[in-house]
Amino acid sequence: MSAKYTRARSQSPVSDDSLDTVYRVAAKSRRRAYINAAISLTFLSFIALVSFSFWTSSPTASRAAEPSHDDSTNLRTGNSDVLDPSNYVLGAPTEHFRDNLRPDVQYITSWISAGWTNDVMTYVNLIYLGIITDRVPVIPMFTPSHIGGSVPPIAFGDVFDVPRLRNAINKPIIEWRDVKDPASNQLDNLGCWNVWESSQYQEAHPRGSPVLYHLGLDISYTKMPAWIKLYQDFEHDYSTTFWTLARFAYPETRNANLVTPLPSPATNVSLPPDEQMLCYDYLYYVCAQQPNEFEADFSPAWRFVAQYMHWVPSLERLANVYTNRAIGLGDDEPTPPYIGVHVRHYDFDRYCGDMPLTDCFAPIPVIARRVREVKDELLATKGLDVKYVVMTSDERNASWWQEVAEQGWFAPDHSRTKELLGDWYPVLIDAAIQSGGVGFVGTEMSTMSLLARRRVETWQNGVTRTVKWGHPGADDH
Ligand SMILES: Nc1nc2c(ncn2[C@@H]2O[C@H](COP(=O)(O)OP(=O)(O)OP(=O)(O)O)[C@@H](O)[C@H]2O)c(=O)[nH]1
Ligand SMILES: *[C@@H]1O[C@H](CO)[C@@H](O)[C@H](O)[C@H]1NC(C)=O
Ligand SMILES: *[C@@H]1O[C@H](CO)[C@@H](O)[C@H](O)[C@H]1NC(C)=O
Repeated sequence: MSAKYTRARSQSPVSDDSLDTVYRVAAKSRRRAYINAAISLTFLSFIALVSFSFWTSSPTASRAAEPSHDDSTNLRTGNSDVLDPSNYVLGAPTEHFRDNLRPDVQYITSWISAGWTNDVMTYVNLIYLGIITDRVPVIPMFTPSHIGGSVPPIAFGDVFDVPRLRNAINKPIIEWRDVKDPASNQLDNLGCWNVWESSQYQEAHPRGSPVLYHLGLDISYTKMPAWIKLYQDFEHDYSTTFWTLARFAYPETRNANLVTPLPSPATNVSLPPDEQMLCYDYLYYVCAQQPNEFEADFSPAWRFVAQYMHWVPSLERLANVYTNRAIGLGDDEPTPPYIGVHVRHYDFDRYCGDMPLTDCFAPIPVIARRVREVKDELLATKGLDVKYVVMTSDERNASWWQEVAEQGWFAPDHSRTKELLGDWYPVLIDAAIQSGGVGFVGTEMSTMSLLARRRVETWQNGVTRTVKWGHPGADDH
């Protein structure tokens, strides 16, 4: 069943030109030559990788539906054939996704529908569920929420270094753009599991996602049984667990739970959950053992997946350039050690009720106290005297930013970022800056702060603090 329809094209990765424009603003020509060479190399190797990936349409390595013991041994030794994405599709991306699936490969996919960091965590959960079910994760794109609904999506692999992730975890991971042509106007039917309707009691339907529109998918959902919830019948928590959902990847649990599917919205087709392209509507609220598990040291989603999701090199480079410029250094000078700060404001006023925001959000002196603690601990434990503090925030109040400047803190200048690089780049660059310091101070309740904290702890062996807020004195300690 198929239908014609049109959709927006994805935002392309940072182009040679746009990067060059950013770099040029303060660059000397010697520096420029170096950067151009570096960027061209990155870009060329990207092209080379893509071309190589689809070089052959008859790949030899196979991944059986039921992997044998030998398969997992191969995976552990890091056999590059096993990781090569071209071994998990038939060839170049096709108009209909099914035309590109290998009959001997089992896949898993899911969708997003929240703020960008929440969406990152949702894809992390998808990859982890792929690991424990021995299926190849097929990752869709990121779609905008807080940054404006009309902004085109950006591919997962234009933000995160997928080849590096594959190598680090020794598992194949592919993107939807590897499978279905992003320019295709074909609509595909697919049967998926409806987690959302069984995990919460406010909405009597599967979780919607803008991804379905961009991928051209018309889904028929099968509602999961009520017992998938971590806390049975408890309306105030939406958690399900990885292993509960993993059971449905296998025939015994799947076949015992095939209730009547909901017809697909566009073409009114009813399908049971697909066995080859296993799919779930929404995996944000999935944990191993407790809600908000990403906060916990044992979080398997962090330990087995998210810690290996590094930024693409071009984004790391941008974060350094923006930090250097904020501090007053040349683009290609080494970025000195700094303490990153993330202050999450703006729509977090929703947690403040009638309280004035100046009482609800932590004031600058309270943040400065945490910054001082990080500074002191870095000096005491590493002998590092860190001179620079770099603030990132979604705050729009100019006098608040003035107060930040009065502390002697620096901030990336995003006045031309959207114009030069696209609407995604203020948040992407800020997230990369937050993860690049030897210290970090974040905002409680913000997942963007949470992931930055874990990255600084794991990647930089850094020192971190989280600021509490919500009423005057909330961060007293
Ligand atoms: N450029 C920029 N954008 C930010 C910053 N902080 C928040 N935002 C925007 O606000 C969004 C917040 O949503 P998430 O990324 O999911 O993180 P969160 O703080 O948990 O927020 P909620 O999802 O709304 O609970 C980000 O993705 C950005 O779009 C910041 O420091 N810099
Ligand atoms: C959808 O299909 C069912 C079964 O074929 C049919 O009974 C129903 O009328 C259809 N609904 C719509 C809105 O087309
Ligand atoms: C802007 O920030 C300043 C300094 O933090 C604060 O005093 C003022 O109330 C804020 N204005 C608004 C409209 O939130």
